[in-house]
Amino acid sequence: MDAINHEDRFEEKLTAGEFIEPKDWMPEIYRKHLIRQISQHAHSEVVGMLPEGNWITRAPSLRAKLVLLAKVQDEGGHGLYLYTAAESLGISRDELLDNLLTGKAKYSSIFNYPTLTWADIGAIGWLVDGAAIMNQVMLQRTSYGPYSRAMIRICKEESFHQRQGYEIMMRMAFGAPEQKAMAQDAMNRWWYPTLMMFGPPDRESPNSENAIKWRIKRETNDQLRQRFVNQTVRQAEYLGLTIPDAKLKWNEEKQGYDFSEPDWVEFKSVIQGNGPCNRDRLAARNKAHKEGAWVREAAAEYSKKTAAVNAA
Ligand code: FAQ
Repeated sequence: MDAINHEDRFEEKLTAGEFIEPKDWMPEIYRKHLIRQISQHAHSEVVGMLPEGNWITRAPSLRAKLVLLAKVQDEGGHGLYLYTAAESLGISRDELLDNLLTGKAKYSSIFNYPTLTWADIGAIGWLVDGAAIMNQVMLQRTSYGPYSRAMIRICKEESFHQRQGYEIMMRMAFGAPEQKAMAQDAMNRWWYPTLMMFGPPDRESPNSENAIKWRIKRETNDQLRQRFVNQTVRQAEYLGLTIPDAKLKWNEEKQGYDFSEPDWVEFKSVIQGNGPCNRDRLAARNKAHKEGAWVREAAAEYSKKTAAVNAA
């Protein structure tokens, strides 16, 4: 089959809603786009363990500690499924990790903000996981098979995470006045960074056109951001918390809320490495990678020995 036919078959599969699988022919630019997005997603899961990991030793009860431990562990697992999906496109795990550790690869801007109080753990679960799910539900139907299958499992776990966060927010918002004030303070600090998670506005999103054309993304950054706001307003009302946006208003015509855009200058600065915690996050990942060298060596040795025993 010549290249033209390969391309036709690729397009036919996309149109028919079939998955593209690792052994299928795919345009180089599609492969590169996927490696970029899936690896950034994997890095986000792994770096995302840090802000919450910060509170494991200070969780306010044994139950809260167990739940948070399980959640953070899940995020590590999500990173592994996603690295494996990226590897199926022909890039090695070492190269992927090197890109993260040297600061070459991006990860979600949201994880460059600090977790100052226990209410921040609630806000991350409720808002950050809520935004992550909003984006990831569409990715369950993404066109690349291994990415789609990873997302199905991840989404199931993320919905538990979102409920964990909302439960913390309920405890705080319906608790003592000091707890409610902490919940409101967390909401004030996490609202706009959460809106940034969906990416730049469509008018400034260079990757969206191809992503939509190739059915990698099914909806645009702005569509998902709008849906997230519509859903979250009612949840905030139930908690008695105020969304820090004086312009937030129901718009009957569009059947959605009008809302203020986040500060896109701040967003650009954070993704260029200048957010409040970028340097700490990369230093923590580099330290963990260095200190984990003996585990990787032992695992490689064990797998070599097991393979030799199985071959004998
Ligand atoms: N942060 O042209 P677009 C989680 C970059 S969920 C940093 O619109 P695209 C779970 C973008 O990469 C969080 N960079 O790009 C969890 C591009 O740069 P490049 C992760 C961002 O790809 C919860 C440039 O800006 N979720 O971790 C961000 O079409 C709690 C132009 O942007 C995913 O990764 C950002 N927020 O749309 C874990 C979902 N936004 O590469 C622990 C999969 C944009 O050209 C605790 N990814 N950029 O140099 C996606 O859906 C997409 O990649 C978007 C961006 C929507 C993130």
